[in-house]
Amino acid sequence: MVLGLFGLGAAGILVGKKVQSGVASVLEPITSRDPTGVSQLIPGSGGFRIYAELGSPSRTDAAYTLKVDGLVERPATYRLDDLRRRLPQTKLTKDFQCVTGWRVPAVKWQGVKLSDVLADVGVKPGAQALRFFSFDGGYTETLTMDQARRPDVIVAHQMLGRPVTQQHGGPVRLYVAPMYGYKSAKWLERIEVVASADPAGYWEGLGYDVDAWVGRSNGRTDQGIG
Ligand SMILES: Nc1nc2c(c(=O)[nH]1)N[C@H]1C(S)=C(S)[C@@H](COP(=O)(O)O)O[C@H]1N2
Ligand SMILES: [Mo]
Repeated sequence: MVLGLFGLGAAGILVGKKVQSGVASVLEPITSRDPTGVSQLIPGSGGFRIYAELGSPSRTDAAYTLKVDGLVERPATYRLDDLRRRLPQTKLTKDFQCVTGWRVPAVKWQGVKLSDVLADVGVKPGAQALRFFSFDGGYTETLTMDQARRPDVIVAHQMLGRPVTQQHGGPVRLYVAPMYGYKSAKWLERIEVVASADPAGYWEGLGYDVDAWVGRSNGRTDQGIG
């Protein structure tokens, strides 16, 4: 079976069986998922496989907004220009690693640290987590407040040294450098600051770890996969 053809579901099972039987049993129900459209290797995607579990929506730069609300002092709706210019810019060069094993080394990213976004809106006492929503209409992710404040977690408007393309989740996606790719929600349209991140995100509902640290989650104990 070729990893790339079947994407996260089938590959997750291969990995799970190989690494740890406990994980395999958690991942088992994923076999029943329809594997079509999960992943395709496309030219020009810089070695990435394109995932669009719940559709691949488009939004023009002019129409794009990112709403930040919930337990914040100053709820905000950012336009792309705010994210590109008004808020402080952060550049990172870091790997992107999918839990199924593929990795793209030394990807150039640019955007706004999530911690800078949180400073801009002001986090209210009692806020413990963040929930991320995609304009594909259904993909969600979560981070704890401590994870969100790491310097290597950004709201990215550039990836591979250019504006994030539509297929990669542009104009704006999340990039959570220390965690597997499923945390890096594409087509980001809303961040809700919440007291608790329960229920967790889309893949977590299918058995994947909420804390998706590369090399030490989902049954992995290694660093050198892919
Ligand atoms: N909205 C949305 N975001 C998503 C996904 C998805 O299917 N939909 N897949 C995730 C997974 S499993 C991975 S590995 C990366 C893949 O990013 P890419 O499609 O730019 O390669 O996006 C993540 N973010
Ligand atoms: Mo992934």
